[in-house]
Amino acid sequence: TVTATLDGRTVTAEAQETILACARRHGVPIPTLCELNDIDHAPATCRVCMVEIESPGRDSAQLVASCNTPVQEGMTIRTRTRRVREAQRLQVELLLADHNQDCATCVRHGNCELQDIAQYVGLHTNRFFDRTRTLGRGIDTSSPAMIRDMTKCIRCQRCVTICRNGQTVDALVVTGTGIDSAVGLHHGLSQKDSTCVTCGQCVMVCPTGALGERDETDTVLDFLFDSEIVTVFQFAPAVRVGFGEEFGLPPGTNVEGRIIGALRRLGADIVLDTNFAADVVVMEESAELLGRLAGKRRPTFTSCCPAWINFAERHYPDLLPMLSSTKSPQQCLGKIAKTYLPERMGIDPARIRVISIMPCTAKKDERVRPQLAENGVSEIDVVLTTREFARLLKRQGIDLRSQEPSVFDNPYMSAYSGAGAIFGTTGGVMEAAVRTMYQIANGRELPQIELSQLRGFDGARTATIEVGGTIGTVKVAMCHGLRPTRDLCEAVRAGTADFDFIEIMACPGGCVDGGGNLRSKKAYLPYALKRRESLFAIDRSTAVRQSHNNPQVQALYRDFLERPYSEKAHHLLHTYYTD
Ligand code: HC0
Ligand code: SF4
Repeated sequence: TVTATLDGRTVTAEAQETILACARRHGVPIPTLCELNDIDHAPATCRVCMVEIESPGRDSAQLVASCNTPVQEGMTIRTRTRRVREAQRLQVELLLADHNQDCATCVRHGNCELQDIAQYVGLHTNRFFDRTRTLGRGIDTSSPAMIRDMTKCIRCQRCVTICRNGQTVDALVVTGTGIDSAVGLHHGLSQKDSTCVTCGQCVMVCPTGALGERDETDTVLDFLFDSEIVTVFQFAPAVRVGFGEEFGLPPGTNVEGRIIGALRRLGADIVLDTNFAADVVVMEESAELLGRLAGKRRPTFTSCCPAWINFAERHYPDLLPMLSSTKSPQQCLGKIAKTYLPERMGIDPARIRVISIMPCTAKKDERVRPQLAENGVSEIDVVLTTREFARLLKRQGIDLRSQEPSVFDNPYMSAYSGAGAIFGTTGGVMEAAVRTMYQIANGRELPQIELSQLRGFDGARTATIEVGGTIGTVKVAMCHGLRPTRDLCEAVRAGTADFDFIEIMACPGGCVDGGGNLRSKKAYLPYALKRRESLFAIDRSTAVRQSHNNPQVQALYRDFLERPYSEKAHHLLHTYYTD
């Protein structure tokens, strides 16, 4: 360790500890913009974290970037002198010189790290702004999921780092030089044509409005205020435990009832639960898996995560035959809501529009897959990320904190089991499927419902499960985040992986930390575990904890689909993938 003086205080620092890290440990704030400790990113490009130091043996004080300068023995560090404050302010002013200044219309308005920093350094005028400087950098609107507005890029390169090191997709690259530099896709491709899988992790770390989802709140308002249209809303398993934070509620608060209440206040005609469809997916996927195991086809990959599907299609097309053909819960719900539901409720299916609320950007991409439309009718009509849903409520003057909770009342498609509820966290799909496979194999319920051996949080986990009965032993793996996923795909490709069933979630944490959730400034995914605990608590509190015991799922099969993997179920609820 070394000893130094920090704002007049004697402190100790670890060897090679940066001034920034040491200051943080001692509760001394230093503004930063490009740095993001959670993803091990400190490129020192923004130069906002300036401090003044005096080192033994040097006469004059120097200004240095604190994020990449180690503390040295005997160093004097000052973080708040006038010289420091002026240097920081000038840096931010220079960053704003070629930054699109339409803040009032920005997707990040009121929630922008650059705005926060401008306030922190006390910047009240902007002498150097020149709109023409941003024009050449362009806006990429090619992706159905996200918009890349390089007129707002501050070149922090967090997106490049998360895409390359975190997700191993490596779609992004720094383009241009000097004032023209920005971030683009490799080979000058558009987002849509690139190797990007729309996982949205780059959006989660972007400090400004340069990266964001495609905002579709207006489409939803059009639907809501069209009396000819019957609006059917669904929200994903993870949304209910991540959405409250948008309105300042503690992380992980279960706001299911308040979301239902808010949707009714918006004017939703029918409120359904994606959890119901997750139960249906368990029925289909279990039947499919058992058939594949009987035919000695292994492994089978889950197919409910659309960024994982994109990843498989674009990066491992040879593995596509191993993907389950079962559509995702989002898509199954849409399909059932446009076939079974109108039949039951006596509604003209042509009047129905299904609106999904998802913690995910890739679900927007999934919605427009050509193979998920029949005779020109999409299963899902619009997908809102959790962030957009918050925006929609705010646009309509609804505050979730004061919203009275309500309950699901649709008798056909809103009941769910605990198994459906845990889909939103890594390992949840696997656990849900095992509960049902056990019952199929043995004709009785799994004695211990919670499978703790599946509940770890490492990026890749494996387990051997004694399902017994007609199935015997099942070897499973679960990955979350695309780095461990890539490693597993390589092993499967090389023939060295020995698994029957593999669950993949492209976002670290699974959907509870999906790329459509609120962006937590200065931290990467800080709430996953709290949200996950709430999902497990929901599971414990449900009357029915296995998908096959969900009475509405039983009715769906009895009255409409006949049985899991029937011809009708296959036609409606299964799909294919293309490279
Ligand atoms: Fe998920 Fe899903 S669990 S992908 O993470 O399977 O987005 O929450 O809605 O479809 O159910 C997201 C979450 C879903 C789907 C479900 C699956
Ligand atoms: Fe990379 Fe995901 Fe962002 Fe696409 S969405 S650029 S894959 S981090």
